[in-house]
Amino acid sequence: MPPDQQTGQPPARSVRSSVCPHDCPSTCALEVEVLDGVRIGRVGGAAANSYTAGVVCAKVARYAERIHHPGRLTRPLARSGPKGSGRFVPIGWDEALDRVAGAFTETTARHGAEAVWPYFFAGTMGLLQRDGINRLRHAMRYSRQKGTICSAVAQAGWMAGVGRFTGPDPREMAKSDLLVVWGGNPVATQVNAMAHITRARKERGARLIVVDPYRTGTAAVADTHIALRPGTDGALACAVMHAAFRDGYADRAYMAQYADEPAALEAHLRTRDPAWAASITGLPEAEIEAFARAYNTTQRSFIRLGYGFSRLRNGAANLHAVSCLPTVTGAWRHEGGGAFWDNRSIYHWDKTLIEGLDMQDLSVREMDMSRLGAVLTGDRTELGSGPPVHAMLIQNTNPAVVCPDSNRVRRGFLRDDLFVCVHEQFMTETARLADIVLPATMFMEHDDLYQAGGHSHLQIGPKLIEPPGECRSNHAVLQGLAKRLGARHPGFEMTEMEIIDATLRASGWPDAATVLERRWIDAQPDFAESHFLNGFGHADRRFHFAPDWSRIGPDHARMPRLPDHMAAIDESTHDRPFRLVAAPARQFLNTSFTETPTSRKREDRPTALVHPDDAARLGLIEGGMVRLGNAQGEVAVHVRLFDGLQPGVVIVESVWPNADFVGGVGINVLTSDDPAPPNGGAVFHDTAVWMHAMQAELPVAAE
Ligand SMILES: Nc1nc2c(c(=O)[nH]1)N[C@H]1C(S)=C(S)[C@@H](COP(=O)(O)OP(=O)(O)OC[C@H]3O[C@@H](n4cnc5c(=O)[nH]c(N)nc54)[C@H](O)[C@@H]3O)O[C@H]1N2
Ligand SMILES: Nc1nc2c(c(=O)[nH]1)N[C@H]1C(S)=C(S)[C@@H](COP(=O)(O)OP(=O)(O)OC[C@H]3O[C@@H](n4cnc5c(=O)[nH]c(N)nc54)[C@H](O)[C@@H]3O)O[C@H]1N2
Ligand code: SF4
Ligand SMILES: [Mo]
Repeated sequence: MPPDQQTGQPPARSVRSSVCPHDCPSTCALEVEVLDGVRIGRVGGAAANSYTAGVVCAKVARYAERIHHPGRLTRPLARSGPKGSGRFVPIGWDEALDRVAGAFTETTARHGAEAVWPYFFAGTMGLLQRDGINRLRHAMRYSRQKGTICSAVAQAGWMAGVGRFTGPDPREMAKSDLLVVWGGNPVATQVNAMAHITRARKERGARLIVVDPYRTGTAAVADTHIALRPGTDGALACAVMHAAFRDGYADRAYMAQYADEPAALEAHLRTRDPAWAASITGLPEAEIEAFARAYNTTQRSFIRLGYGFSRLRNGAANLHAVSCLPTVTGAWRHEGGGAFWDNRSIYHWDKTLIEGLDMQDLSVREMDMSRLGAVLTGDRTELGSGPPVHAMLIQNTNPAVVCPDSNRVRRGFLRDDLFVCVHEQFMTETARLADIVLPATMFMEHDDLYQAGGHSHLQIGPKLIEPPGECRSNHAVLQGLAKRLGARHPGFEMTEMEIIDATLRASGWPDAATVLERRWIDAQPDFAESHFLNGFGHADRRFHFAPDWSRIGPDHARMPRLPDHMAAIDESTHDRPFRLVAAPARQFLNTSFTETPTSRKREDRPTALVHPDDAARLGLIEGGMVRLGNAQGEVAVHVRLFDGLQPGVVIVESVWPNADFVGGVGINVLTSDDPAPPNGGAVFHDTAVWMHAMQAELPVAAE
């Protein structure tokens, strides 16, 4: 809306377009009620956007609670007590940036540029504010970051078979006869998918089947919930394909044209029958047969792959196995058929300006972000022959809570010879461990450019209101540091909107003004391309049942040649008989929203969902407390009795701040930083633990 002609002020109460920046495949097109130049009111989904379709999740609908939160950081801070004490004093921006630049310069002089490690993730998914930190990294030859914490495993599994990150239009879910939500919980993690699924159920009588170790919100509303043991999806997928070949539903003509080794697959699957899969998955054989029949006899079957079943050591193999299903039945050919994971390849970005890719040198050391604890405590497999890390700038992530092996992460952050600057919206547990804390803007307070993983729209979220206090955007902080460090690149000289505009043009899209006017651009390729009728992404244009895993990652020798159960998980043992899944909580988004009162109230407290049979054996009662542990540490949580999972499986929804646990030790103390084969990735849902009842009054042993 244009400014008022006389005053130059934005008009009071207007509804403006924006984009949800959170790390969620829905990337909702938003309509924000702007009350004046500094405050917002209601936030809703854009009805005119064909994917958002007027829906947003509850936590973003009440975004005023987050953006106008009294706990927001508004001034730069310098540590005034011991590390981790949480004692800080306010300082000016110039002094803060001088101190950060000074620490980076001194570190470089003493230990070399690779001793500085800029560290970031997807607290905002805006391409500029998220990835701009790489421009500073490359200009200064600071250590590179392997971005594994979220999608590396799924990415490897999808790439292996399909060969590119595209797929059937997710809006086609509304035209499907069978929806299989596999290892995802869209009711909690991307609510818009449910709107399209619900349409198919209402208009076509479509069935919804959910494959998940526990009865999630999505499983609870499904026609069928298949509650397998975590890490056994490869076995289930093999049995479904076995039945397709056995019962005459394998589309041999389709495979002859579009797949690499159908005959080898058929022979290999002969021994992978439902009885075999039953013994691995813990599911009754009849349930596997019924699922196979439903899937194999439906042409318009749409598998929506989540990230959950890939957060395991065998996750890439399992995701690949599931992606083989529509190739065996030929479901890819049909409208409303096929499988979908992520659409990231359809945007063909040129990110040279945003990330300074023209300065990137691949010989500079790269370290795995999921192994932060190992890096900071001197693990040579990550450090290689380079120096220890002595200085960090952290943007858009809260690793003290979200990284695996969090006791080790904390030990690393407490090192006296490590300087840390955290740029944040709130005083997170990572910020508390910093030397300098800088206050960050939120998405309505800066400009950014967005793509969507779970649909096909690119959008711009413009600045709508002024930030509180002295908050600055990531771009502004990088500009300030670049100036002090002598980092040169055109990107440091441009405004946010200039970079957005230039990036759009360089990538073959309309300019920023046009995108703003049209609100979004739909980048979904046409039907033939989306459904791989012109071939899959590999050079031979075929789907690969027998992937060349050596092209996907260095740890490829362990990968199965053809889809299989890959026995590589943290299997339960006599000493650690339970399998822990730390799945996302509905009212939080990673650790974002753990600061808003409504989300906290609705989530209540860190809780273990325990099967009543296990509870009876261990003497656990509803509302009582249980300790969960392994060699890395232990945590204490309250118990809820829950029969929507197999005995031997336990769920702790996440990611609660560590401070919310009795004893201050959070769930990721138990999760491992073992990199998943073949190309790394964190294994948040792959943890064998012991459980013991505890007295509520006894404090858990903190480190
Ligand atoms: N146990 C367990 N652990 C997990 C997971 C799990 O399922 N279970 N999931 C994992 C996954 S998939 C992920 S992606 C990670 C994510 O973990 P994080 O990266 O920590 O996730 P977020 O909460 O999305 O964002 C982190 C921070 O970014 C800040 N932020 C947002 N926008 C901006 C900005 O514009 N500028 C700056 N400077 N800061 C900003 C927010 O205030 C927030 O504190 O967690 C992982 N950890
Ligand atoms: N409300 C909310 N929304 C979020 C997030 C959040 O924390 N809260 N996080 C955001 C982020 S960063 C991401 S990456 C996405 C992730 O969202 P999803 O794609 O939904 O992935 P996950 O949440 O990790 O796990 C989804 C489901 O996988 C199940 N699962 C675990 N192990 C297995 C297994 O071995 N097999 C099968 N079949 N299922 C398994 C879990 O029980 C869980 O219900 O959500 C985003 N949206
Ligand atoms: S569903 Fe996801 S993208 Fe949509 S408003 Fe909620 S967090 Fe944002
Ligand atoms: Mo994620």
